[in-house]
Amino acid sequence: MRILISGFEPFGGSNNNPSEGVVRSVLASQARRPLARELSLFGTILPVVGGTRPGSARHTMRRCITDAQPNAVICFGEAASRATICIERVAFNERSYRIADNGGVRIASAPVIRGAPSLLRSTASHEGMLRAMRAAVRAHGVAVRMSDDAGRFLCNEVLFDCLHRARGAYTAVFIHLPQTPAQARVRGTLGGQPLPLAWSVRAAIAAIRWIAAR
Ligand code: PCA
Repeated sequence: MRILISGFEPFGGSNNNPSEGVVRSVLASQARRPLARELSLFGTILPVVGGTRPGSARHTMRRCITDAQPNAVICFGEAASRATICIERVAFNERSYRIADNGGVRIASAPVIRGAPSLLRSTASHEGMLRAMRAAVRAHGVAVRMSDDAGRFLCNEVLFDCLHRARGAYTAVFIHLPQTPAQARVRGTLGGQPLPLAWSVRAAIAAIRWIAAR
């Protein structure tokens, strides 16, 4: 099984992003000892830049998918205002940025892909993945839930693009992570509940193992 995982660079005035930390930790862990049998794991950190030009998140992701030829893509991103880890099941064909991206561009309203359906559903086996992730972090009081709203910023944009281009070649899912306590100390809780990176890493490994066993 070939799995590609992605995280994002920091954005929105923070100097780190839990999704980047998760991807780096998971790759280090896989290098020490494979997380699952016959697993080839690939990872990338995406720029928080919209559109499809070189240097954008979508352009980077498309290149990684071409290079890695994955059976599954698991994208991770930060959702600072969330109190739980969320499995995103749908992506909208809409870009409506609440803040400027790291290229300084703020899109008021535009489709991700002109002429594509207004909504695409993730094709991963969410229920089983949710159970596996919950089991991995339950003892620490960490909650994991489903979500049908990945926002209208880069996380949604990347998931939509992955789903639209998959054509059965791979499954794709997005996992949103709360910010870390260190981030919250600097910018406040933003209505969410911070989560130490270690628990996000555990949940991520459970998700990868679940998908690797399919
Ligand atoms: N979160 C943003 C984009 C990058 C990230 O980590 C989002 O939820 O769209």
